[in-house]
Amino acid sequence: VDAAGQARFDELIAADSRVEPADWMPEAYRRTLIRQISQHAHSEIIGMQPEGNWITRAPSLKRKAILMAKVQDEAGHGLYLYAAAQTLGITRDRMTQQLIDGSAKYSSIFNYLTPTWADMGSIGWLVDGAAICNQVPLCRASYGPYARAMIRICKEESFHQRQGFEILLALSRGTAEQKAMAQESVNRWYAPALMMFGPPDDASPNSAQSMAWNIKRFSNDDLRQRFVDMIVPQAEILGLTLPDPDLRWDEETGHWNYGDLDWDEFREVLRGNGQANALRVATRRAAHEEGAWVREAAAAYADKRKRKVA
Ligand code: FAQ
Repeated sequence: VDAAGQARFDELIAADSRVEPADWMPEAYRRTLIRQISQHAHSEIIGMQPEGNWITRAPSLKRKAILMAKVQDEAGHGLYLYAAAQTLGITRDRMTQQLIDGSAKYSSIFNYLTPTWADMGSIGWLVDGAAICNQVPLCRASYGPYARAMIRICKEESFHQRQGFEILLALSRGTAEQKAMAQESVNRWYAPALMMFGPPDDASPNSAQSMAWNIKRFSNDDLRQRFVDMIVPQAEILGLTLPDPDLRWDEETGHWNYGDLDWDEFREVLRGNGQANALRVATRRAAHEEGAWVREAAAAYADKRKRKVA
């Protein structure tokens, strides 16, 4: 252990300052950041698939243009996050390898299928909505490159959430069939979106240390509650109901109480047994393999230029 480095690191954390790539940091801090940032990057990249599924079938040119822009934003988010993780000493190749060999985690939510157009609305409203609740506090995470990446990502996520809300609003105000499609979709996405915040606090092994290091600012359950409080009034504006018979306003706490979630389902999805785990990883692996010629051509070109300069 570098005693002076540790003392300096402790001071930075105590002062709520930022740790930068060249600063000394404890190995466990580095590891936990690589874990969280790489999982986050993988989530953005895998998260392109459920919506990519609808690009060719969007109901109008305008919807198609918006959806394409959103999915491209997600690719951009993945790239900033991979770049932030690389500053901690892991290579992009290694992270990609972990993703395509199925050993890396990414958000549980992207292992659900998107059978209807309304799912594009639910993903924007609920999935991006949950992502914003979780990520706004990460703009103040103690690791500088991660915190800075989060600022831009959150701005784009806000637009994503609005467009999802607007898709659902249009469907809800449309024909009876369209409204039913919106409701059926929200019924499927509500609970999985609440699970995005991670296991309950008493079953979250990483929270205490990550909060002590100022990586996480709020616990999983606190953020989940903030999200429920946000979406209840929004559902009312949409004219849709949230599929939870236990949702109740609690005068005393000033929060919406919600029912228990099916944590067995969450654990099964994390274990690889969700609707789409195998499909997501196989699609990503195929894209990587089909892109091999692009990487080889780029490397050959860079090599040729280097030789010309020399
Ligand atoms: N899915 O001890 P904790 C998006 C794992 S948003 C899968 O509580 P931690 C935008 C966790 O990794 C989605 N695994 O862990 C978008 C740990 O396993 P490990 C991505 C989960 O890290 C929208 C174990 O359970 N956002 O992509 C999940 O303190 C639309 C124990 O859990 C982020 O990644 C889960 N839901 O807290 C894109 C945000 N929850 O690693 C496209 C950054 C937990 O020890 C379309 N990450 N696990 O093997 C975080 O804030 C945190 O990592 C948490 C988990 C809160 C997710």
